[in-house]
Amino acid sequence: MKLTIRKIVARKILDSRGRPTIEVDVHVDDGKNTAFGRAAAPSGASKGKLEVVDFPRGGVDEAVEKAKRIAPKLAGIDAFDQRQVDEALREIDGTPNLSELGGNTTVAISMAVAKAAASIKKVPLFRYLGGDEVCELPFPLGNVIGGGKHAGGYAPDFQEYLVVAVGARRFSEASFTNALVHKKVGEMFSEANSSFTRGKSDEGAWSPNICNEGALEFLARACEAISDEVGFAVRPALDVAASSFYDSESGVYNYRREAVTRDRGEHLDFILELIEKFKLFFVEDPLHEEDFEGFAELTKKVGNKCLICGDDIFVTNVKRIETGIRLKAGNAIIIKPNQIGTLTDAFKALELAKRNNYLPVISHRSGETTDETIAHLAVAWRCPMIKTGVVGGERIAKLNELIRIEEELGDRARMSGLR
Ligand code: 2PG
Ligand code: MG
Repeated sequence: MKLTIRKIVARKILDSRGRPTIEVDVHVDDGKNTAFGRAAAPSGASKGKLEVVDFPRGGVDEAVEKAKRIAPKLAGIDAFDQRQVDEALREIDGTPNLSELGGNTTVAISMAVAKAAASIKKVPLFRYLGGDEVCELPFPLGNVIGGGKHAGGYAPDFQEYLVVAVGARRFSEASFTNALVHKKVGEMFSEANSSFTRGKSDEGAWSPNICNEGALEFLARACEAISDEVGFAVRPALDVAASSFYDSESGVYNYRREAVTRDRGEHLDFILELIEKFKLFFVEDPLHEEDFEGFAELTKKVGNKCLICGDDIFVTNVKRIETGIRLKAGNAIIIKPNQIGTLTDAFKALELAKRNNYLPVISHRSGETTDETIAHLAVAWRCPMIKTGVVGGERIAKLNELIRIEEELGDRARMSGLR
């Protein structure tokens, strides 16, 4: 039976930073029944240079107007065929970087079509996309301390100090463990400094006045304490987001917080030192987004001790990932559907990465909504990790959805392998 897209309703809604973004409702019918799917697009603060363009020139208002007019152009397509829907969206846009409609417009429509199709089949999205046999839950990677472009003032230059409860046996256990680490770090900051305001950054992570390595010391200590408390391994991790403090003109990394610069070699050595000293489980964007060789060098040096993950360098883009594979740059990859504009393109990036032994991590953006689609994608696409924060309504929207999915899977639910 064919599924026809009858109408697309689009609106401007708030994201977690209070900025406008797009939400769409896609209405479908299969000749007998009708249904609709709703999805909203997130947005980044530290974007990769080569991500698709998020909104057309006229911003969200123009995106909303354009989205409303797309339904008739998709009417001939079977909406159960996600690939065809996504190819049509690309064709309607007509530009390589989706600048006409905006990648956030296409990704919202793409996700809402899948949700509408799942709804008419009366199955959850993860089952619609992943089939009946999917039963693996991802490990949540949670942001505990925020710096870089997600914070301000005297916060660290590194963007995210993360935690992953690698020894947890259940998703809910892992999520609550991350929350314990978050709480612990907050208490430790308050004890260490009476002027700590308990201020938070864009993703609900603490945003203290502290240097880069100092923050890692707090996080590592909290991980150890909580690990003792829960009885399994809890490891620290980092998103350096190195492009955001790399000066391409002088070729150095500007550590504003410590008022020092490090050239490429010094920076690489510093990251390596931190990986070893703090037994980091995962480091994202340790080098700036054009330094494939630097990624390769670091990956080789750490072996399988630490996941070296590319976000801004790969931008969920098959061509960039192919370059990375050829050069052996990294061994993990961030998958953000709105970096590439459709579910089909994000899936292709993920599959290519997996086939080449890169561990895929599906991820939120710093500017989020309560849209929970990525929770379902993590299970459907068998992503061993999901990066989606620890606290805050827009973050727990995904975590709590995964807790519900875990419940629904019942005895079949298991945590995915991390290596
Ligand atoms: C990142 C993300 C999400 P942003 O760099 O990984 O944490 O940040 O959405 O600002 O790009
Ligand atoms: Mg990142």
